[in-house]
Amino acid sequence: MRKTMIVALLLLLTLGASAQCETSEGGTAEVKIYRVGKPLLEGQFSVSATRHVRFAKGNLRYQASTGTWDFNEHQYDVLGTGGGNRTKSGRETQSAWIDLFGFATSGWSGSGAIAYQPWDTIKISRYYGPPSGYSAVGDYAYCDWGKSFYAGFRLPTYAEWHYVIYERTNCRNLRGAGTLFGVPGVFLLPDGWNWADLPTSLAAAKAAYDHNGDGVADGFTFVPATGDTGAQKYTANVIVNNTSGQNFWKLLEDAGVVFMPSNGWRDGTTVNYDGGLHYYTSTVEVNGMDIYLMHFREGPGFRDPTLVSQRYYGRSVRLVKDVE
Ligand SMILES: [Ca+2]
Repeated sequence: MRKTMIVALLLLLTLGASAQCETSEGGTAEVKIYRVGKPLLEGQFSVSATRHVRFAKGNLRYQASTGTWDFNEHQYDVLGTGGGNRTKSGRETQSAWIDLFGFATSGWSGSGAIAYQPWDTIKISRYYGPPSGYSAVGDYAYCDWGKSFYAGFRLPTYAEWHYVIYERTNCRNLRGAGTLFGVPGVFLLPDGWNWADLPTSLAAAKAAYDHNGDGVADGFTFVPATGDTGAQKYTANVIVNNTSGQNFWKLLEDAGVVFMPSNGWRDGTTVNYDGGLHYYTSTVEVNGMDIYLMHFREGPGFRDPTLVSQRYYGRSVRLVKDVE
């Protein structure tokens, strides 16, 4: 049954069609895929000594009126307090997109969770995810949005986030807070990145970057967040939205740079923005009702991704895919 479902999903991905999909555990999930351009970014990131992943091109988003899952068009796209994130009633039918999700709200009812729809906002942690504290893996793997809707995509585990931030070769020089086109967040540079050895076109765009738009090139110097607990501001690495910035960012992205935009976090139907990223990190629960997060906050900097927090909070979701 599960194999049949996966084949069906692959067909849907190919055709861009939609269907009601029955799962082997008896749950149902409305499957619609809407995708613009390539779903994956170019950069490869080590998540263990032997495994590499690539990131989805943007944060996950959902439109209830059409039952459509999608990735944001750009890495820097966030809905935050806009879109439908704060809608109090009618969330299950609204056409406004949402991009802050409670834990394991992939729309798969097979886990037996009470709150499993992407529009759920009830502030009771035990209603989210597999009951009895089971992890959202194995028999409950379809709680993972990637597993449910995007063939081959999945959430990173907390150990994988830890590897990217704290363990991969040269990791402390491959991460840094910044602001991209006015959106604060964190830049993650792919494995092996070397500012001193860039492709010719990228090196030229970097040199030509005109930070203040006065027509005179200023260049760009990346300031990594080298300290594990030290403060770094979103003003550390700024790429502005002018012609030189757009050209520079396009080539950075083409070369594999990942940007994780800060999108606040949702508590019920209130969206709080406190400078944190609050990303989901893991499909594994610990400490009862708490979940792992990938976390960066301006000032304190990176926090251990094993940080745990409430399941019911709505957070950004960024999926990855294994490099074959
Ligand atoms: Ca200038």
